[in-house]
Amino acid sequence: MSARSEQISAVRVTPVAMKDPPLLNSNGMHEPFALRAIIECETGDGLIGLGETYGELKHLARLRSAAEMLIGLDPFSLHELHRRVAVALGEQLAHAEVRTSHYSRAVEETFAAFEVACFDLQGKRIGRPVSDLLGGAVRAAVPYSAYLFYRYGEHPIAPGYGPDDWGEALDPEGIVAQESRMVERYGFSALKLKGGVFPPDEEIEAAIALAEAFSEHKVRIDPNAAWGVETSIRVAKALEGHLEYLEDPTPTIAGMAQVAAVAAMPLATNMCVVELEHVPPAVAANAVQIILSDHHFWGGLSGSRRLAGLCETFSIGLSMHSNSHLGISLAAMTHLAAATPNLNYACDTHTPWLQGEDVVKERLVFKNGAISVPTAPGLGVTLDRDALGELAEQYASCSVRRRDDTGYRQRFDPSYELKRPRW
Ligand code: GKR
Ligand code: MG
Repeated sequence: MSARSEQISAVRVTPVAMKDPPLLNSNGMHEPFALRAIIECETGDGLIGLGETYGELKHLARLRSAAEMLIGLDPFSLHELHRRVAVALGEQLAHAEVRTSHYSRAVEETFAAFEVACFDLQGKRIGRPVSDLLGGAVRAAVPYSAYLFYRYGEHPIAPGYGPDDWGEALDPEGIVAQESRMVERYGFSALKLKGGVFPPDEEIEAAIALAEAFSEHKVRIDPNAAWGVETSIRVAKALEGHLEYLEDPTPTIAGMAQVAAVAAMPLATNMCVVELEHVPPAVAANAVQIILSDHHFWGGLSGSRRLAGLCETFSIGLSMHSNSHLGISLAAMTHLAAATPNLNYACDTHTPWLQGEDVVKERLVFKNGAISVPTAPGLGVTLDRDALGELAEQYASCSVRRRDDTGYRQRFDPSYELKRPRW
């Protein structure tokens, strides 16, 4: 077989929309559809590597510009992939032959989408799972956390889109009932409450109710920086002894440092440390004790491994962030987490909120709250072309083109304002 036939000969970027329930957060509420883009990189001899990433218009345009540059690329040449993506997005630096961390988020996010597809191709080519390409799995199954949301029973404005079977959760009883269901269905033993929705005292009550109802489980709360420093300190004191970690109570490294100075529990973030250059000041201020990685955001699987190395160097804990996603991302997250020795916390996932839709044929399943690391070559998932077609049609017929939790909430609650911090 010629080397040429192993090069990428076609790239497909397909935007899809999946149904998303009315989940509340500090920005507003999830719209009836969440967007993703499915990446297929095909080699001359017909191997297909899969990737999944954000589906917003701006990102789609970047993906499409970069896609044109990938024809002829060897899927093992990840530095060259990075260089081509940077050039496609007009960001070639003088020293672009050597990868540096000085590229924009747009480059890192675009690279990440294709890098996962290239890892999938590499694994398929040599007959090994992606976790092997990342140094080998150090755990056979990756634990995930139950992602609990305050939510309505159904979307207030979404014609033809009925309620799912989770029901409303707007108070501590609703949240505890949601958790019981998560535990019963999936076996999770770490629970993350998405806060910043109701006044802090109500969320303190819910977090304590969770901790008491599932005393053997680990509870986290993440209000996405909806609280000022004073409120965060008050909440941290009220939740002492109840939390595994407190995630992004307040904005900025300086604010988090003030809270960390008095909080008994570790503080985690996916908001104030979002670039490699944020790590040194966060370490100097002892602002965060745990960073949430996310390969879609942190420059792919290789970028996430660089972050893991930094966390190890500075004795910072490592967890994993998620946004609404499908099964290709879940597979990539699982391989990465399995092959990252210092990722010692259960990872976030939005998977339980999928309304039965996915683009992969055999779905990865949770057993005792964990997913067994796929052992088939590559990511270990295969594309369901019919399902891809349906979700692509759903994208074409829905009106969502970028995530706008605030605008959506304002459509039925005109007095709603985005405030950070709110309390
Ligand atoms: O899905 O509403 C959501 C979450 O709030 C998500 O957008 C966050 O990025 O889960 C994320 C987090 O940990 O901040
Ligand atoms: Mg968070």
